Amino acid sequence: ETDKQKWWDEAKFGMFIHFGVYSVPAGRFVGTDLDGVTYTSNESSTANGVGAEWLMFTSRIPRETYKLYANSFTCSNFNADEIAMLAKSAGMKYLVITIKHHDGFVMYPTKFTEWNIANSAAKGKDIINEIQNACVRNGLKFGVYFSQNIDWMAEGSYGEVPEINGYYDDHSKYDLYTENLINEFVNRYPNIDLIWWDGYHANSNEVVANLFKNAALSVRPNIIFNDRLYSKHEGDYITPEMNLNLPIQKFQRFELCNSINKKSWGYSESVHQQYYMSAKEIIVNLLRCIQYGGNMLLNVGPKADGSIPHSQTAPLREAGEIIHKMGGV
Ligand code: FUL
Repeated sequence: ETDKQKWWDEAKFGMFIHFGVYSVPAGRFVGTDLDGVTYTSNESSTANGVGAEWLMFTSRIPRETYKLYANSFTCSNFNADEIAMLAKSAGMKYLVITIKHHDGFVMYPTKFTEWNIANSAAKGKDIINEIQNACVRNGLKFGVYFSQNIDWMAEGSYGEVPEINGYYDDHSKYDLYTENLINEFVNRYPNIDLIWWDGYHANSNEVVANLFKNAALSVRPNIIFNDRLYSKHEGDYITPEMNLNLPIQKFQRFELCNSINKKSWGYSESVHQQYYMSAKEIIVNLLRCIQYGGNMLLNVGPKADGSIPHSQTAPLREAGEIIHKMGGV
């Protein structure tokens, strides 16, 4: 056991936040897709098992069309302290927010792509900084989710959508871009304790994986990583998704990630929206994780204005009250 992971070993419960431009369409595409098919109502797409954050892919939205959503990404009601306090009052010890999901949108003002928050309706805001500081103020560890391999907007990424992404044999430009981003955000946000890689199945190149890993470690040696850097699943802990796979997980460090909206990580007003966890489900899942020695990272998906709807906060607050009465976890 490494010392740097002590906080994580003891944490048990954390908050996951999926927030980005996909929060604007909220799982519903109205418009003309890559095949020239025009949708005039909501239900074009997301019924196929993935969450609303996959809309660009599932609805085959052309890049230029998708980019327009950024004009409505306001973050105007994003309240970092409220979110951190919500996490803390539920007994959570850490928080992980999307800094770049598969749609490639960078959630802080980066100098390496135009496709970032500075060119959205949230121009001038640095919500990653706000949430980082709110975590520090509330004694929460702070992590960022980063889709290092799948990027539907960047040329030469490892996402397998040639029509959207172009097809590239040579990924070197993308690798450099990604390395630059990692180096940039670990320097810009000095309190990052954890990087939650994603898109491991889209790349199995160990050399590139080490490049990305070292870009972070050379600046912050104490950052810990999940196992989704590349196909070998090397990392500081494994990441079962939505359900535990027992008894295998008994023997490994794990963090179950699941979402209060059981069908979607990103905010959804589409087919996903009737499936919310109850307080009881949250507690039962959490106790299972604790029983088998792992953590649970429970996701909320804020709306495009940054507010978290009642359907998600209510079960979390109720679970939090129970946890509080139990004396914490
Ligand atoms: C998956 C992603 O594809 C989902 O959108 C989500 O981010 C989940 C936590 O990981 O691999």
